Amino acid sequence: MNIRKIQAFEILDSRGNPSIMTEVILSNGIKGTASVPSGASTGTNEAKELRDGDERYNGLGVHRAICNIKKEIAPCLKALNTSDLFKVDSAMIELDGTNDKSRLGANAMLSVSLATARANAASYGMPLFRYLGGVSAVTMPVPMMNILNGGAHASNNVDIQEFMIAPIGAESFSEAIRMCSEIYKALGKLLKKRGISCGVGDEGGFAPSLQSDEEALELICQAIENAQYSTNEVKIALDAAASEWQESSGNYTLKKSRKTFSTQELISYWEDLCKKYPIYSIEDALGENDWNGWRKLTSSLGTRIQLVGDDLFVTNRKYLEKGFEMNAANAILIKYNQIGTLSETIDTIRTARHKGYKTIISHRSGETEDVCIADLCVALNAGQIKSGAPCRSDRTAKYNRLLRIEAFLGENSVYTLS
Ligand code: 2PG
Ligand code: MG
Repeated sequence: MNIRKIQAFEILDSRGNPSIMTEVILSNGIKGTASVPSGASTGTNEAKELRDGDERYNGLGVHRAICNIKKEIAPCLKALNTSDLFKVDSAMIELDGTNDKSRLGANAMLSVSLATARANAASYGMPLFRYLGGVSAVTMPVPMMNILNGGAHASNNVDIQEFMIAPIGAESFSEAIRMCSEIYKALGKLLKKRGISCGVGDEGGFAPSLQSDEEALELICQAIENAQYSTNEVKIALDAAASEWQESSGNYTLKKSRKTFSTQELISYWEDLCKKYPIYSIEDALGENDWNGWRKLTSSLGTRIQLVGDDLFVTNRKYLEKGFEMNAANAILIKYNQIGTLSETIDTIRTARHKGYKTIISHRSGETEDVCIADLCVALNAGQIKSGAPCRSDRTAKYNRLLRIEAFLGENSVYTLS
């Protein structure tokens, strides 16, 4: 099969900013469609989205990226056999010619990469997860649901960006979803009872203003209990997004509470929180350039706590390999628009798993209704997924897709924090 035509459209993401939806039509007439997400707390080393920078949409339009798809990418890919996705992606990477995909735009390239994979899967009459992962794709992920939003994702006074719950003790993915939804509702009730706002942030979690970030942890523990669950079966995961706090001096200033920490003080803060609360995972506990800090943090907490590199690794094999060398982190967050093609994403996931690093497939704070991450997660037996709260269709679409995959797999599905 090769590509007959590629169409691309400017659509809106969940924040009302422009994004790209691409449709790849193969020579057999089969189509694949995909749209791409966009982050707010982005890592410096991420592949670059191409935005128009003109007066439309405050400069965020994607007409130039779409033009690149039509005028450059489509003609370049026309002669290629699409069944080899690595070749399709390599051809785009070569055509782009930059290290960060800034010429054609990572948004343009990723949308073509995903839509091609979808078209291939449809040609074989297979669901995407089966096409990408074969018969060994059976692991349903543990959801890390972001039920309380702070940092750059909410206009409240909470500094930690994400407070997530992970039902590691659930029997199945569908049970995990139910538990998360019940706890989310219990949290809403608790906030209401205390007269605190129940408005939500970018990822659908509540975005209350609180006395301190620690109060958020207390409220979540209380909500777990109120929903009749124990903190043995439901753990807490945090995303500090600490690159947002890092200053040129190397210190960290939490933007909202205006507290300043040295690297060592911030490590002690995490150690302390992990002693007091049922935290099993912390993402971006330190900034993206603080490699020595990450090494110290990992030697202190790495045997007990999942330490996830997001801005640190940006889904890029090069930075992940630096992590292996330096013993920095023990898990990687996977966001395909950080690297810009599906094949490079798959390569990074495989590299991480080979070295025993845990993998968490993630949405972005600006999402669309696209659900490719759900399929990717099962395809690669990644083990965990972050897709926000059980609230807002851009977030629940991924969980709903996973519920259907679980039903499709039936007795063959596996649910465990491996
Ligand atoms: C993160 C993500 C997703 P953003 O930091 O992990 O939750 O946020 O897409 O804004 O980078
Ligand atoms: Mg993050």
